[in-house]
Amino acid sequence: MKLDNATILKLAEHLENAELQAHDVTKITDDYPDMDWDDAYAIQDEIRRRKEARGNKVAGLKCGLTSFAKMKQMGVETPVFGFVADYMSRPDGGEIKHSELIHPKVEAEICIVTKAPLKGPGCHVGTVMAAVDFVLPAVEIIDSRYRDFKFDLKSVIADNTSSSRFVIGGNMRNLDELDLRTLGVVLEINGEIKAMAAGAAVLGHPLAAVAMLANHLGARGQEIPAGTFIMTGGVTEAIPVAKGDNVNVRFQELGNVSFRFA
Ligand code: 0L1
Ligand code: MG
Repeated sequence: MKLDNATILKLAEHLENAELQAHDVTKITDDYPDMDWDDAYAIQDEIRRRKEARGNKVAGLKCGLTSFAKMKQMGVETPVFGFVADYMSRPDGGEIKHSELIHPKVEAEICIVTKAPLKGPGCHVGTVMAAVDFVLPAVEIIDSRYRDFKFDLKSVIADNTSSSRFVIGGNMRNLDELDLRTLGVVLEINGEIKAMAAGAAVLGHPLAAVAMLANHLGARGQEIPAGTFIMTGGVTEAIPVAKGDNVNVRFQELGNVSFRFA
C-alpha cells in the first residue's frame, strides 16, 4: 500500500460525503497518483465500515465493468467489485428521486442469490453454478461521484464502483431453467429502445463475473457467504437518465423491471 491510514480515512470520508450530499469531485488519483489497488479497495472498505457504523446493512455485492460494451464505453479492460447498501434499494414500479443523485445512468443486470459459500482462488463458472440458489433481474443506477464520469479504475474502486441505487424485479427463476448466455435484455427509456444485449455480453457468461468476484475476495482472505445477492454487471453500456424519465427493462424469461425518475 502507498497511502497511510489517515489518508485512507480522509479519502473515504471525502468520497462518501460526495455520495450522500450528491455533489461531484475530481478523481482522487489527481492528488494521489501513486495510490495502488490495495489503497483503492481499502478506501472502499472504509466507506463500507462507515455505513455499517451508521446502521446501514450491505444488501449485496456487485461486479462492474464486466461487459464488453461497458469496458469500451469507459475505456477500461478490467472488471471492478463493490457493494450495494440497503438504503440504495428502490421497489420495482416505484420512483427514484433524481435530485438525490448527481448524474445517474441506468444499466440492466442479471443477478443471482447464492445458496452456498464461494471462496476463491480456483472458482469458475461451474463452481458458481453449483452455488446459485436462484436468478433474478435488476436495474442498477450508477452515479459516479467524479465530475463528468471521468475516472480511472483506482478512483472508481475507491468510490465503491459508482453504486447509488438498484431496483430488483420480482420474478425469480431456477438456473437450470435458463441459459444465461442467450438471455436477451432490452432497455427502454420513455418507450424508446436505448440498448439491447444478451447475457454473454458479460465476460461470455454472467457467472464468470461471480467467479472473478469470488477469486478477487479469496485473494484477500474473504469469501462470498451463502444467501448473498450478487449483481453480475451491466449487459449493455450505461444510459444517462433525466428527471421525468420512465425506465423499463425487459428480461427474457425474467420479466420486466420498471421505475420512474421523479
Ligand atoms: O456497475 C458498474 O458497472 C459501475 C462500474 C463503475 C464505472 C462506472 O461508473 O461506469
Ligand atoms: Mg453495474
